[in-house]
Amino acid sequence: MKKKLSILLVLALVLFAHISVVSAAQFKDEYKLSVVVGPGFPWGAGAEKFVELVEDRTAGKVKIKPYFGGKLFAGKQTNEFAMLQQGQIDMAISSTINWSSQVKELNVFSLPFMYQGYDEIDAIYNGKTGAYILNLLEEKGVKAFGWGENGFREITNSKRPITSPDDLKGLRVRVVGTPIFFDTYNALGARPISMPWGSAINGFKQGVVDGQENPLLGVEIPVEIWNYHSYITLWHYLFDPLVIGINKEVWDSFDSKTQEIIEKSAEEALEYEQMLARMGLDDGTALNYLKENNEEKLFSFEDPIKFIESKGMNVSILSSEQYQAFKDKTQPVRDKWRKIIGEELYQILLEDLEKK
Ligand code: X2X
Repeated sequence: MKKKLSILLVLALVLFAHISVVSAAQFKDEYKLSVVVGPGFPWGAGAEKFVELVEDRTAGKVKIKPYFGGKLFAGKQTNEFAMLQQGQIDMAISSTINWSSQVKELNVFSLPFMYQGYDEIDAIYNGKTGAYILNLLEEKGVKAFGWGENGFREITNSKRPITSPDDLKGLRVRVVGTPIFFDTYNALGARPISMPWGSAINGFKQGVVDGQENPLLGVEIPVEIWNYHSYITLWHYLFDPLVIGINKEVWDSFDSKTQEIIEKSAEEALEYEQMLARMGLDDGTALNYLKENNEEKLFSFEDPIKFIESKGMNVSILSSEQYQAFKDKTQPVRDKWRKIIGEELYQILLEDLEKK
């Protein structure tokens, strides 16, 4: 009897120890969230919103720490996805451009002169293309949620207005070190220069490059690009979406209730971020959303284009003939990259675009 009791006691102790280990191991002390930019950008504000929502809704059990300014990948933004896959980074809110060296299908958004308006972008997000991309990321070991955005990327420079490919001749343009950007700028006769975001502002300051390309609300207004460049062309030459990605092992370590909370929080944070990145650039939806939700803290624009003009920028908007000249010059780039992203995805994309 005594022996039985002590065996039971030992069993109970083992079980108890096991349960406490499991529950202690269920959450890490801190989940590392990688962010390329800082909190003063829509992208960074989206990161903060995600952190806040998850912490609130899990009563502080899931603590996410944002590492702004690319701290986790020591300046090399094209390494972020590999680190996320391997678990050196738990989570990231990132631009698909930074991951496209590893996931070639993500170049679908960087096909030059392919998309012109938010109706097309929304058709992609809500259509088969968006689902295809999110599934693919999961297959590669990163559970992903869409869609926030950095925005349409627009070129700025310190030399002259750009309204034709000739204006780009010989211009040194800073780009993220991703191959499709080299192909595009080479096709346009410019000189693309790869520079990580962490050293880009210094590069603009010192005139190491003549120009750069980034979204207006996503990056150019937050960094006050007019301090370096006086000319901007709103050519919408490619699109830059943001996703929240979570290392698959980390994701699988959460119970289903926590997963539900994280998914909902990611989607809400990305929606908020998307509205910040479109404020004053869409049909008014974004500004209304932010006003209704009392979320105009970061900045508030009725008209961001008027705003940059008031800062002394010379703004070029292309006529359809001018746009077509850029589109024609970059036809070989689209032909080449259509093959790289794969015909299956390309056809899905065309179907989505037809539905806009
Ligand atoms: O490096 C850039 O240009 C940025 C901040 O837009 C990205 O991370 C893609």
